[in-house]
Amino acid sequence: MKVKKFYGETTEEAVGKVRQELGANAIILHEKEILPQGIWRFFKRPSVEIVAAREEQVKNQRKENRREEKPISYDKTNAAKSMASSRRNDDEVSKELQDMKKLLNTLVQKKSTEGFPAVLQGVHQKPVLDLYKQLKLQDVQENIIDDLIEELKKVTTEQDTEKEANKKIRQVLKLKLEEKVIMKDFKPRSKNAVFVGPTGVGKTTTIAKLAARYALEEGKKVGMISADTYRIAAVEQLKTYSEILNIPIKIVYEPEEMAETLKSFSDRELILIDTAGRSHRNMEQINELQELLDAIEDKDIYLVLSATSSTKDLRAITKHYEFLQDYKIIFTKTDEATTYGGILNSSIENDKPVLYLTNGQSVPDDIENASVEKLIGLFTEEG
Ligand SMILES: Nc1nc2c(ncn2[C@@H]2O[C@H](COP(=O)(O)OP(=O)(O)O)[C@@H](O)[C@H]2O)c(=O)[nH]1
Ligand SMILES: [Mg+2]
Repeated sequence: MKVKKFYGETTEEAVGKVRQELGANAIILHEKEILPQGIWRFFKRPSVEIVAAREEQVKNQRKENRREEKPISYDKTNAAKSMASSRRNDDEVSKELQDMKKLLNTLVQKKSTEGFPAVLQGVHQKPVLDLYKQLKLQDVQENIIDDLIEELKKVTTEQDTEKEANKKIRQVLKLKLEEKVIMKDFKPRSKNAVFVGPTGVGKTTTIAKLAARYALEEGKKVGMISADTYRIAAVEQLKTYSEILNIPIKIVYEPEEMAETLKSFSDRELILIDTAGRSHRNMEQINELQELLDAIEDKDIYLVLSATSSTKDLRAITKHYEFLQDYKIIFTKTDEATTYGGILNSSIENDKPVLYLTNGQSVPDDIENASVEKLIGLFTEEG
């Protein structure tokens, strides 16, 4: 039996095509609405698919079937033959339908990547397209997205199921993040940890969180130094935490006092040093910071950045901190950010790892180690 599929925007249109090709005797076997798939589904109207066959063929088929239904046959071989042939016909039909389905899928895939950026040409997997869209929405830089998509084009195939494709996406993301953003098994080089960054990003709050974590959870001997003497309030803020957490604090007014203060903390296993929130636009302040840093021989530097800053602002900030030979990044306020692209952009562009993420004002709870899972979570969050 020859069966054919017809499509139209409306049932009338599809039926029109059936009549035109199969004549007035055509019989409609099946009709269904096709909802557009993928990226274009919001722009396209649903269409109609009709499976039709020619009337007399169907009649013949019916006659044959009726004959088969007869319980006893004087000609068993004939009946068997006819059953076998009908079964073979069914197989043929289903194979034909399968072929059509495949062809249709290919066409739909092709259609949905047309007019897209060059990097999406040759992407066969919908999950890869979805990832592209998601990263774009998250304001991840184009070159970072392109690298990722190119990599994914290499490892995914047209035959992958959605589940397989998603698994490969996770693997590639994990590898990239571990290579460029996340530092597994970070071990501080020194017991002196200096926190630098723009005003108001959350340096002091983050120091309090970390102090609490190391002192209370890990039982470490922690000390805090405030070198943020621009504002009385800033020193007071850290002093308050010092009292609540029962962690000693010292104030450093001039870089010259730093060495002496560090010496007085020689029994401490971890010293967290708070600096004034310098404006990255003010070179004089940046020079003062350099002086202060020079006074601390041995140190790990943490650049504190807010996830709420735009990529453009983050770039301006990191540019001004370029003079730091080496640093690790802490991203604050992930709870207030609406996009997270800046985290990847800053880290990858400056080739510096992200160590911690903070997600609220609560000391000591709202801080966590940056991890692949956490970042993927941020980037794939709904909404
Ligand atoms: N929502 C939110 N607010 C934060 C976070 N970290 C710090 N803050 C708030 O940001 C403001 C400035 O923090 P502060 O530690 O004084 O910033 P600093 O000037 O860099 O020392 C304060 O109101 C903090 O409570 C965070 O992760 N999420
Ligand atoms: Mg502060």
